[in-house]
Amino acid sequence: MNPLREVLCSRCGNPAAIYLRYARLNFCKEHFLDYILGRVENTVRRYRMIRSGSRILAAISGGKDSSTMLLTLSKLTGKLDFDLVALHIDLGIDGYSSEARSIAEEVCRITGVRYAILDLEDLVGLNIPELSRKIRRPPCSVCGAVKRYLLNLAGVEVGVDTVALGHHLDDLAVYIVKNFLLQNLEDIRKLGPKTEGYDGFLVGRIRPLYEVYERDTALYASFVGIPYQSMECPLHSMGVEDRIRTFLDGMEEDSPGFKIAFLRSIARSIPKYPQPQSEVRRCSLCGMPSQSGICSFCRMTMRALGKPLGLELRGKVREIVSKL
Ligand code: Q46
Ligand code: ZN
Ligand code: ZN
Repeated sequence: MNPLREVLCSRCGNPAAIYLRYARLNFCKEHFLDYILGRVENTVRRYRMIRSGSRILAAISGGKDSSTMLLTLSKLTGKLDFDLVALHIDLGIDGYSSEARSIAEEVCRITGVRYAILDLEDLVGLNIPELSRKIRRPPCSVCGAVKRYLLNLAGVEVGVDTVALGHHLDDLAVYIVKNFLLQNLEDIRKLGPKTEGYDGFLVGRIRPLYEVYERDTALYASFVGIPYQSMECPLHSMGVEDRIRTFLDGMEEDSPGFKIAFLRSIARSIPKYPQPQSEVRRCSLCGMPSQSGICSFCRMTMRALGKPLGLELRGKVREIVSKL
């Protein structure tokens, strides 16, 4: 091929802006946006993520992934017949959370999606670093537990069928491999494209970006021109995940599309992975899901503040999300 020949969009023949190795396609900006929207729609349909007439609560962090998820889902509401609302959780992380919050709000305004904000310091009186210090647990483990709890609580109080998470395929592949290496096979079930809700106190979860690469979420957001937070959370620490990511990136480099094939085969084999031994139980203090008698949020707040806050929070969260 003549190296000076211009590379053209595989759909319209105009100059291409991007080459997708995994799809072996060149796209101009417009057709790249169409292609990614189509991938999200196909993913939602393939895994039957959204029921016609249902209501979805999208978790929005201010980062490129959840912003791309919100943008694409907001374009599909009419076609797939669902209602979309959004939630942002302000974690109170210095030099990070205030920017994340204002970007999340702006993206919701741009897309016209109704949203609510849960501010951890307002709700609990502590931010993530303070909570982590008080209970002597690593920030990311506290943060993950708090986000899961608040998102589920908000979903229950809004009365949605499902919450939508902005996890893309690169992150999901890493978490799946990590859980496999540690033989946490039950946890692999939770990383599929969709998990079911339970009995009105555990909301189902969907991952519309299950088959979308991280690089594509960043390109999508910047081609559309929406803002997203590029700064990494200052509490992020290098861990085994980064090593697994490097390994998987090498596999993808050698065989483009490897990660998509991997996640599709995981989605097919999920029913073969072991189910949790016990039923999902309700926390005896707040009524939210719990592995044991008391949920991790009630235990954390009891340790940090001397009293469990789950039940008290339900009323506050109900009031905040009632506008959705
Ligand atoms: S926000 Fe929270 Fe992440 Fe920051 S404290 Fe860790 S988990 S790194 S996605
Ligand atoms: Zn084109
Ligand atoms: Zn509880």
